[in-house]
Amino acid sequence: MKRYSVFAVAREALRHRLGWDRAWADPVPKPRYDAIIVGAGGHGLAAAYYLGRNHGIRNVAILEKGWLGGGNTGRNTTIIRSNYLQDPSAAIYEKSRSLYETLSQDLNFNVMFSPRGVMMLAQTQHEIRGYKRTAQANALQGVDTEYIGPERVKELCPIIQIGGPRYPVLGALWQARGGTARHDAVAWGYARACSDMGMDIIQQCEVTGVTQADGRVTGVATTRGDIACDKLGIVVAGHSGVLAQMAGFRLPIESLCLQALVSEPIKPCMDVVVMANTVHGYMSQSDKGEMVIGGGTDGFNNYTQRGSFHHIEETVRALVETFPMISRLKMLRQWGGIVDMTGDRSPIISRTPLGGCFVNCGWGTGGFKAIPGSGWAMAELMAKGEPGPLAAAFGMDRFRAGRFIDESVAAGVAH
Ligand code: FAD
Ligand code: PYC
Repeated sequence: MKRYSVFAVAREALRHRLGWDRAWADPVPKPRYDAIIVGAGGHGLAAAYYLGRNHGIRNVAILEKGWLGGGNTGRNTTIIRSNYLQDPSAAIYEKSRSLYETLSQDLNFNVMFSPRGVMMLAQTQHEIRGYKRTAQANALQGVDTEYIGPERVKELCPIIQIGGPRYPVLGALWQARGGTARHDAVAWGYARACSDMGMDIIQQCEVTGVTQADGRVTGVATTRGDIACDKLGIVVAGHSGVLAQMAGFRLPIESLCLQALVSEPIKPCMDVVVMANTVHGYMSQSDKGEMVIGGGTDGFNNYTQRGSFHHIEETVRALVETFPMISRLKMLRQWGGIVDMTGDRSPIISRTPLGGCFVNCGWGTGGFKAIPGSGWAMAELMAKGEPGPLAAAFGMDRFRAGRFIDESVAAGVAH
């Protein structure tokens, strides 16, 4: 793979850009791999990348039924933060956030990580108590957050109306090193690095069955033929229940649509990310100038990856009191993605009842921020057959044992 650099850009500019390689290859599937990962979203691609980089396992295929990054990875609103409450969550989300800081250099691909700061507004007494508690937990966990008052909120985000009639802004949980990254660049960067290590990313290849013998996985059936493997990683977000059924077990996952929308582009007016969880809305400004807006999940389970008018109405109504300026914006487009919700709003990174088959899912409304850390933990699990310290608490057995990792508040999105 040719390195991307300022010198490469200058060289190619002088020779009509004829020297660029394809960013990743388009191979035909081989009959057998050491490991197959189903799902070329951020989590599947990151798991493959760290399998190769950290564990030297490179005879790997990543199978994708559509196009890489076309699931939730390319549909999310790109918020990155690690201000969770429970220790196992803080560990994996903070690992992830810190990997984001050097991801562009690690992958030699600009993922446009922008640590512009994330605030979660406290608009009720209950939220003040909750966020002060989180700030204290984060201090013990080594995660840098602070509870700030309304004047500091206004200073950081001048377009906010502090004294709203229904829900005045009373303070916020502020994480200065949180921010955003370019979502599809994260998928593209990992894909390019995986392809460079000799891994096969096979798009338009839907897994339709999981084959097994003597309690162990032997391969998968796909729309492009059967492929054998020693190890299988299922990393398909909202379709995890469907794949688990193929493999012969059940997951405690519900699939729901989460929607978002963007406005017409406007001049820079907001250089932080704001989440307002009492009213169920959040907003940031993209580099293009669009206001990126989202709200809660649809109120019913479904697999429909599209937006709906009631969502625009509800979300804009929720946010307009705190951000009166959005009443004058035209909304440009909206979309939806199918998120995979667990009961405790924490992910599953786990062995399964089928030998050699591992699952990574349940990131729900908040997995973009977790892509590097989750990939790191999943690769360790697949390589060693045992979870490492980052994944240990996230086994699926916790639902049987009642060992929940409750993050329903930190998830920050209404369900
Ligand atoms: P995906 O990116 O969905 O990848 C799974 C892939 O599996 C898909 O490409 C799919 O096509 C493929 N697949 C499914 N079935 C099969 C099959 N049978 N065979 C082959 N391939 C298959 N998180 C944050 O941290 N911050 C945010 O601001 C944020 N905002 C969000 C806003 C919206 C509107 C949505 C929808 C989500 C948001 N999220 C956010 C959540 C985040 O997007 C997801 O948790 C994360 O992207 C999940 O990544 P993934 O790789 O697990 O899944
Ligand atoms: O997890 O921070 C998050 C988030 C924001 C919007 C959707 N998810």
